[in-house]
Amino acid sequence: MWYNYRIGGFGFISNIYGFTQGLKHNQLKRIERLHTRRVAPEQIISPELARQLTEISHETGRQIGVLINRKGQVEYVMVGTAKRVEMPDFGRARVSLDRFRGLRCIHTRFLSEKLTQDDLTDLALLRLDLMSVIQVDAETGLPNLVYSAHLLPTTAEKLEAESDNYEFLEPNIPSQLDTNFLALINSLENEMARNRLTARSRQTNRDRVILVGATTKYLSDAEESMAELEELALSADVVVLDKIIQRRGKIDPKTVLGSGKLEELLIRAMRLGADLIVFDAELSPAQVRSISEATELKVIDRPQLILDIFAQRAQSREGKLQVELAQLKYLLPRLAQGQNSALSRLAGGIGGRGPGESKLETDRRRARDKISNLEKQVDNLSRQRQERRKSRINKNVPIISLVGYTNAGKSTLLNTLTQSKVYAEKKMFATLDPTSRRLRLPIEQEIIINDTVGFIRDLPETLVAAFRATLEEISDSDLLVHVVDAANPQALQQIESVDKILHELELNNIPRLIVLNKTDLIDDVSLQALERNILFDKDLESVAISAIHPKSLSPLLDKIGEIVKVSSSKFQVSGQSV
Ligand SMILES: Nc1nc2c(ncn2[C@@H]2O[C@H](COP(=O)(O)OP(=O)(O)OP(=O)(O)O)[C@@H](O)[C@H]2O)c(=O)[nH]1
Ligand SMILES: [Mg+2]
Repeated sequence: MWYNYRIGGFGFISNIYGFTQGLKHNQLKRIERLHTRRVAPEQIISPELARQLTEISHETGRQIGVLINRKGQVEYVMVGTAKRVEMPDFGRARVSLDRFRGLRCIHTRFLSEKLTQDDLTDLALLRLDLMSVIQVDAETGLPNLVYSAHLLPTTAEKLEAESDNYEFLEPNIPSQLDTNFLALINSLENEMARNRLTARSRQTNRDRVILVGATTKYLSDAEESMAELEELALSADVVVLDKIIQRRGKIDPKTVLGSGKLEELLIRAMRLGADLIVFDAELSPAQVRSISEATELKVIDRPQLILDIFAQRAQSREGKLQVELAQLKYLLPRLAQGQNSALSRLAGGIGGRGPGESKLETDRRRARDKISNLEKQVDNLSRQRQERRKSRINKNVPIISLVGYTNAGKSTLLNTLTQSKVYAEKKMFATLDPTSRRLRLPIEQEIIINDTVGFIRDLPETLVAAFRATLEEISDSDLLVHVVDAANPQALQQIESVDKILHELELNNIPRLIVLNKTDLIDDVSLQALERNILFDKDLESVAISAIHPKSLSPLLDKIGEIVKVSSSKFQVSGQSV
């Protein structure tokens, strides 16, 4: 029923969009001629054009609309029904993040309805300059009041205080509309550009992201998960503009969020000038595609965010190989979809730190070749690693590995214990490459102490697989010191996640010692409660420390000494350095 009416003759051909069926030839001609009208660029609409629109509407009983460009020319003419006028499809024509579309919509409406939700949605989704509605006087067919609205650019800081996405202009009759449209739209675009610039100039070219979560369970769980996602995002060095959580009965299989929420997300993204959406979930390739098509934004999920952080941190050759391997494995099923546009958005990752556009253009077969090639290299390095390990084991020095959730304080503990300067920071996955240090215990026993990559809940499988070689290092340990951030409200869940990964890596048979770190940040009551919980859940004793205070570490050293001594039948205490 909806089709484009094409009219020829008079030396020009152009389109009328919408519901033209049943209109008389003469009416069509008059509608068609609206294309030749011009208004002054400063005017929202001229009284003449307003009158022509309302008169034809009155006569045909249909809403008539025009899209006017910044020069004041009519670019599109639409015919609707009595109730609604549809906007033309702009296809995938993208608009720069600092601009509106350069077209304002003015359409007629019967009765005394003002701007409807549909109007505002069109305004936002199509990124129009302005949406105006002219009321048709039911008696005379002359224009009545004109109602207009535009989007309001905003910043992350101001978002909380402002409740509205739109600004409404004072309604007026066409001859009395005194808004200087050109000045208005210029100032809005300048504001948008300024917002982006100020947020960007603090740190050059950081991605501006909105974090999104959807849950069918408790909101509080989703919020905690979101807090972790935010930490991950900050560790990935992006600017977090906003967080959106939707709780619904069922996750939409196609777009995760419901359509209303998706629309809200799109409007938010536009107003804030976001470049990237990060989902607190693992998305299927099809979901990534649907969401990025609906929002016209780059979309990544939690595993990809983690992969991105790893890619940023990888320093050693082995680390880099492992991350690249993990990224390719993650992308392979997505390559299978053969969706190049979605893929390049997906694969770009943060700041385009994916495996690179050119690699993505390689088809699946080449990706597989690359994967098996990388696997070989990683295996080689792993063999060399094993050789080195053997020579160390031969020296009969006990090995202790620090394991634990990311950011628990493993590297800090290693540094304090061995007066080293391993990179430790309030960022997740600060450590990627394992480090070993020697340490002499008070009981005159020398040990080797390993710092390892941190764990996280739902660690992407491809990463676990890729880092298997590095993590195998842990398997020679005589003791795993499980470092826990006792000040994190999620401490118990984090212990659980770490245990789960240790289990998956078949490292659960090695003796473990739980160390509650960062006790300087919590009170005694909370600490005791945590200790009791661990004793109850895990049947394990724990040692409380604060890795930044060397003095708090002696109970830990004593405990390690005891454990090492008990199993010392295994070692011949050599006393010589490794
Ligand atoms: N207040 C306090 N902060 C600590 C303590 N131990 C570590 N931190 C801080 O916690 C943050 C993370 O420490 P790291 O040592 O990098 O943690 P990690 O376990 O090595 O983390 P990843 O390498 O990312 O897995 C840093 O900002 C440390 O300064 C502590 O006992 N008390
Ligand atoms: Mg570390």
